Amino acid sequence: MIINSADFVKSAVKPSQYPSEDLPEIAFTGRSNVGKSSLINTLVNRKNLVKTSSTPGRTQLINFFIINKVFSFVDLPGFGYAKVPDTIKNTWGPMIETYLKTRKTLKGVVFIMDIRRIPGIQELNFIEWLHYFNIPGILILTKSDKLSKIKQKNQHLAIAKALNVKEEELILFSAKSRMGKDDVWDAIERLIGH
Ligand SMILES: Nc1nc2c(ncn2[C@@H]2O[C@H](COP(=O)(O)OP(=O)(O)OP(=O)(O)O)[C@@H](O)[C@H]2O)c(=O)[nH]1
Ligand SMILES: [Mg+2]
Repeated sequence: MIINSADFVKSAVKPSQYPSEDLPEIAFTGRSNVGKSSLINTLVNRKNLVKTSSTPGRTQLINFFIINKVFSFVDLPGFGYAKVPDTIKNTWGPMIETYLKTRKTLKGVVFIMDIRRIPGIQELNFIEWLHYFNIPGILILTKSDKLSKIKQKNQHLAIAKALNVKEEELILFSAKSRMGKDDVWDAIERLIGH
């Protein structure tokens, strides 16, 4: 994918604040601090289109971006960070759920997991939930650069087993080395029909 433009559109917490539904859209989600913003920046070749943080759980809004003026990317807030106050934790579920259920132009969700961590019940629930609502998912194992090739392979197998998916359904990625970038784009292009 050749990126000619990548522009921030707006932040929102509720549907009345979302931009109009006229472009195919891909949303990105995963645990706080997993590397969602870094993945988006890597895909669009920008250092800082999406703010990355060393303070986990900072991005608490739904952020909309337009890429090449023809499709849109949505950075959803991360879930499951222990230090986030309960008031924010309790708004995460409904805010994301409302977005995923109501957004007519949503073509798929890129679900980002840390390759070093075996996913648990929250991840399983989220994937099951995407199936239930018929939303295609692209499953990513990020921060692959933090493991040796052998450990990457072991984690790849173990995570596929934990999620009950085929190994080929998991894309190994790194924002640092850009490993897997083309595979992620291929998967996104299939969903947006480009
Ligand atoms: N080594 C390595 N570090 C990464 C990678 N991706 C992200 N990071 C680092 O992980 C931290 C969090 O990255 P973000 O992209 O801000 O994560 P996020 O999921 O958007 O975080 P929140 O929006 O706060 O939930 C930053 O310090 C990044 O530099 C990666 O592939 N490899
Ligand atoms: Mg972020």
